[in-house]
Amino acid sequence: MLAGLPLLAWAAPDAVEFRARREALRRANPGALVYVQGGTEGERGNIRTGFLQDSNFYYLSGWMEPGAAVLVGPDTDVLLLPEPDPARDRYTGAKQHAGSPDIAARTGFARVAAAKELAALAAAQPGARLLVSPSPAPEAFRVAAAGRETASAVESIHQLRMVKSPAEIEMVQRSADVSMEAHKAAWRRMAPGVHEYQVAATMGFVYFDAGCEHHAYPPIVASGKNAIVLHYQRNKRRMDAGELLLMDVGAECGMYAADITRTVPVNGHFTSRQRELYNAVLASADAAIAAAKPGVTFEKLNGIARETLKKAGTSKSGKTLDNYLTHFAGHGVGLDVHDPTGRTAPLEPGMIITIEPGVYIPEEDTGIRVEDMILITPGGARNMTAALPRTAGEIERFLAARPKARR
Ligand SMILES: [Mn+2]
Repeated sequence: MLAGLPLLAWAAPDAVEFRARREALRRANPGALVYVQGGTEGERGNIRTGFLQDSNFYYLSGWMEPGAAVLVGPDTDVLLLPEPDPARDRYTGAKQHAGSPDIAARTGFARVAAAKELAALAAAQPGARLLVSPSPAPEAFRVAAAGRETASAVESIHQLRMVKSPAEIEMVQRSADVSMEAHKAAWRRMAPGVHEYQVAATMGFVYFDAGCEHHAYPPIVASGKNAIVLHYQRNKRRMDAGELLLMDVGAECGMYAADITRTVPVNGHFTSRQRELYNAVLASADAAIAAAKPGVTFEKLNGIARETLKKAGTSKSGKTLDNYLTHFAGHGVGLDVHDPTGRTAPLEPGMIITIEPGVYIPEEDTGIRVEDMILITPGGARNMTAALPRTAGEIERFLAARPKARR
């Protein structure tokens, strides 16, 4: 099923890159002392989801264990690790601490300190502006800062995260590649009489089997009129011939998300009305992708997507199709499936965005969305998910060529 996809063979960012990111944060905030706290094991939801690392903390540290923080200041670059906790370790395994052998080499930090040293480290820089993430400041930092004023570091870290490094682009492409295989597996599984959850299960199997850790978001497998609900997640319905199936599904692999949507006919053939609407949405996506390049704003691309839909047709009640695009036509994607992006700032090379126009027409019981992941390059843009069939003809040919699968 996954022939050609090497397992876990991706080039993750290394310690040198994480250090360079902290250096960039330092340069962006001269004279500031920045505290960025990672996720903790005690957080609500962990019992259901397992531990999830904080994206801003991971971006700056590469550290995957709970309860840690980084402190980045004028002459400070410290990883703070929690005290050993044998009781907790019985449940979730041994963790590194400041006294672990070779801790500097293991973490890539020249200096690793115990979390309890935070107050002393902050006090050593009495003149520094204090910035924190998450914001408002976590309890540990409020205590350590002893009443000093603190502001948010989140915007500043998000600015850095918007432009992806070559290693990050490779990570996102890997997540996209695995997710495209998941979509193809879904198309093989899909048939009249199959339930939405069966298609969702098929997709998850592909990326968990490939070593990916999470759904990037709950799979949206929406047949018929369920596709009108933008974030439909029940996935309980039985699909039938003559309906469309909208799949907005992506994996998170090595911390990086994919976000891909295709809408395909359950019985293998678009009706002429479905094809008309599908072509309108695809034309909208293509126009926005064709206009994507450095210097253009996301708002402009959204406008192009809407304008194209407006000219592409009407609903049966006579309204132009742009009236049925009820969300912004894209967002950034990276460590988070909705990664930081500006809508009014010019796009830059290295940014990765989705372009995802759709139409959701209640009076026709029809929802259609097409979503691709677009890398902004120095000369324009590259569709990272172009390898997954997009046109109505390509989709029908793929479906016609399916081997007879277990239903
Ligand atoms: Mn999306």
